[in-house]
Amino acid sequence: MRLGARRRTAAAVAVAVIGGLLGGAGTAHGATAQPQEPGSPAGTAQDPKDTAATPSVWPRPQSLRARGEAVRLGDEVTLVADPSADPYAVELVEELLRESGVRTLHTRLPGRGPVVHLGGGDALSALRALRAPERTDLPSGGYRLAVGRVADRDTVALDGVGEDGLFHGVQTLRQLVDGGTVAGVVVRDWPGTAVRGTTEGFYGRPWDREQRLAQLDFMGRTKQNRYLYAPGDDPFRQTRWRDPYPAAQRAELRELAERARRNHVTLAWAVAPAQSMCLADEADVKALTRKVDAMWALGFRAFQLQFQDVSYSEWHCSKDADTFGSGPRAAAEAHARVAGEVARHLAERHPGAELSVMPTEFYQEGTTDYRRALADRLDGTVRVAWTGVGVVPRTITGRELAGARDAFGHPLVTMDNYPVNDYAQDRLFLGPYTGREPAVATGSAALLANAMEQATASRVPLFTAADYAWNPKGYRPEQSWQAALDDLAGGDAGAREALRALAGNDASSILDPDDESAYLRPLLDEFWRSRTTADTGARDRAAAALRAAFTVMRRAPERLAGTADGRLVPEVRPWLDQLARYGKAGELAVDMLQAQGRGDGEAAWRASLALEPLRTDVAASRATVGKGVLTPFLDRAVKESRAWTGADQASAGRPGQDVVRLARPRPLTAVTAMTAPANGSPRSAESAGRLEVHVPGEGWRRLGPLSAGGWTQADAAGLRVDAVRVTTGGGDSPAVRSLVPWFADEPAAGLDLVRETTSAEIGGGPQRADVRLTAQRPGEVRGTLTAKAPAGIKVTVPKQTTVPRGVRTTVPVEVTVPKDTPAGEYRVPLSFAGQERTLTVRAFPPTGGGDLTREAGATASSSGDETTDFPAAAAIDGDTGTRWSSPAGPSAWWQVELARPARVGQVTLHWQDAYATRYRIQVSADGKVWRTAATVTDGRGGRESVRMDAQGARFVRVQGDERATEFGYSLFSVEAYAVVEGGE
Ligand SMILES: [Ca+2]
Repeated sequence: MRLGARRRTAAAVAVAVIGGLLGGAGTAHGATAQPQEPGSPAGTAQDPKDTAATPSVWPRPQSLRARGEAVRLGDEVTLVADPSADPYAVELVEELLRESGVRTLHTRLPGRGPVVHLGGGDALSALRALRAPERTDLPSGGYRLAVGRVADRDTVALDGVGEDGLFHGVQTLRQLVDGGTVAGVVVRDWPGTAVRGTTEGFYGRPWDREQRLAQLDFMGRTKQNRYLYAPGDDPFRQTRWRDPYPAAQRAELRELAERARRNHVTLAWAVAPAQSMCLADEADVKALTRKVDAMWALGFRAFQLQFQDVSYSEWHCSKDADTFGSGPRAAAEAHARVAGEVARHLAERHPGAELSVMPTEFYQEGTTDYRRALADRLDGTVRVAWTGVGVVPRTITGRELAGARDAFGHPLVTMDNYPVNDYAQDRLFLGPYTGREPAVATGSAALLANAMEQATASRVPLFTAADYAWNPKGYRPEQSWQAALDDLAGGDAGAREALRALAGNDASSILDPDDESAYLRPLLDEFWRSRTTADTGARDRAAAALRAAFTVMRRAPERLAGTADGRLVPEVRPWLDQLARYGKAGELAVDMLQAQGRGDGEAAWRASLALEPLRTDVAASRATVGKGVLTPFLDRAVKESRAWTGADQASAGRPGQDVVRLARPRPLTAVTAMTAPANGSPRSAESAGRLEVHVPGEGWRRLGPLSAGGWTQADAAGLRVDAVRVTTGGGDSPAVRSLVPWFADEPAAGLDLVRETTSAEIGGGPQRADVRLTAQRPGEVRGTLTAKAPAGIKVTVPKQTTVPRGVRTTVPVEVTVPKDTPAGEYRVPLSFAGQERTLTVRAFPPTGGGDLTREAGATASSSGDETTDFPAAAAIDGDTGTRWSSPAGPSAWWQVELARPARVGQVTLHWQDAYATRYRIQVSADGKVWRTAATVTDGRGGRESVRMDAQGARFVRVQGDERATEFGYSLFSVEAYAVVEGGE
């Protein structure tokens, strides 16, 4: 039963995950409109750019200004708490003061030292004196805090609204104290979402007592006020919902409630009874309200009825079938009726208790029979839970929220399925909370983030979700994420660095699939880039920086040992171990390539041998880390290493092959042999064996001894041979990994063009058209790249080119078309070391003037728009955020009718992710007869400029031929520019 339920849920999540991906692709990533929230209190959001000048406070306050003087606390402080002040808040301040070095605490005026006012009339007067903004309509949970001098005395004043305001203010005060000094600031702050918090709702091992208590403390620190208890594997809220929790568990839940009170967190309990309940049966409803009463007695103050796993064709008693019938409307009626009974019971027995329903159709879009029936019949006080459109949606928009609110007709509890990972158990989701428009928070009655089984690790994403929920408009995911790492690292710099590596390599998710290893990628890119240049200093610096990052990964397990009182490491062990393996492997990969760079084949081979078992272990782990980044890096390193050693050559021997026979005698420059040391230890020189070549008509000739370390390269001095081999020297037969003959009758380097054609403006600046060279010798190759430019084309190449061994080197070629050159196509042969390739240069007349599509009267249209949100006109609206999008399919087109006919010389496209790999620019005088002005066969998305010379073009069309993705085409903008007449 339990397994069955889990399987069903996992399947539902899998289906919807796909739905989430599809849904996400239709929305611009990260594009979050920021509509003015209705009825928001007056006040300006803290400018994120200001944070350097003022202390960092998280969640980010709505308004925090540096003002007045900081207050030094000293030995004695007078703490004046209003009698009505929240005792937990007062206790926290006392603790904070003691930790800041205060030895004597006076509790009555005048006392001595600086004075701290907590609530009451004294705090209000002090706030006024410190010119704090008025309280006006600050909502419940809000607070004001000011620091400075009042009547010549150092003063800290804090006043809160509602039961939680003062406590929230103290959480801010805690972050303003540094080294015994309170920063001089004025804060006016309030929660942007009334109810915000965390769901423990995953399938898997429920959190234990310690994890839950620590989580509640964390929630208090991050100003979250709701904890929904809904473990997927707790039978007492599912199949055994009728039964009371066993005594030991009751004691734990009571303890939980006490800790929740201290942290101003409301405990909520979710029950999913429908799999074993007769919904129309009074006795069963009574059993349910009895259980609710029992949970109330334990300290739970909010409740959720969950119907997400319900079938519309199955009841659990015949009475339900008789009473409700069947189908979605019948299910909705049954759910509404049970919810109504529980709501009435709560209103009578526990006024103020909150009830929500998780409906069966919790993630779909729009109105359905079920949703309509539920909306009609559900008690007006009951809230309805949803997860956004899709179970794990990439984005949630204000429009989607409004749609769900309309469909359900009740206030919404947004139950966001991030960072929960029970549907992808090889992953940790440690990236920031992203892709939710501010209106989702402000428009929800409650916003709850569903945590992972890894409670402590969950704090990284949950910290950011709490920040978003508190101040949705001020939310900056990256800054919040950095602060989350600081919070979890607890001030330990080594732990912080390790945590950044762990979270940075586990940051991608459905919310942000491209976010993996973001901190590492610039280092990787620079490492690879620097290898293709002649600048060895830059190469060494890039290698050192990347290696240091790998060292942090390798050492992460030891550095995180004490994090969160030692709770983090046991939770994330498989991922941490995998991170450490990648770190060690990464160090070796860098060492290997660096050794090759300085010509030390032996050291490189040692690193290569050490890398092998690590790559095997990495592949065998069930933990996914650095997805799409770390394994590809190692693969590329090995590939490049093999290019350097020659092991990737077609003529090289495979592992285990100790003779390589050639099809015909050929001259050799050298032979490289790679062997594994016996039993992991280098063999002695005598037993290591020899490297030999077979000379036709003469027999085997010795080239030299094999090196003990396993790396041997012997000069063959142009000798013509028909075989090479490794022989034993009397000891164990050496395990041959690769045997590489290097030929003297091949070109010294391979030559490729990066792109075969290049467009250049007549009379314009130089265009880059790079070539790639690959050495085909066991050493660097020097030579001259030559270009035979035809008349009218100017080509500049470097005087001398050095191609390092094993590295594909990019050589810049600059093409310039002087002013008097006629338009047309020109061929430029390029050659290096006997190899030749032809570059085609297309010379186009210069363009200029304004963008023709932006002239008044220009109108856009298309073969079809994906939805009304992505109209054709969005590509010429001058707004970089809007775009046109076609329905899925390869042959869609977009066009603009210009205000007047023009000689179009250039069309610039700005593609969204859904771009075309092949497309044509067509033009027409009348919108009926079209001709192709340019054809693109290697589209790469992003910003693409296409040159042409199209006379009399009134219409310009982008005709798609082949898509880069499974979706349609999408363009942020299309610009068109006219040929400058007389300019060529
Ligand atoms: Ca646009």
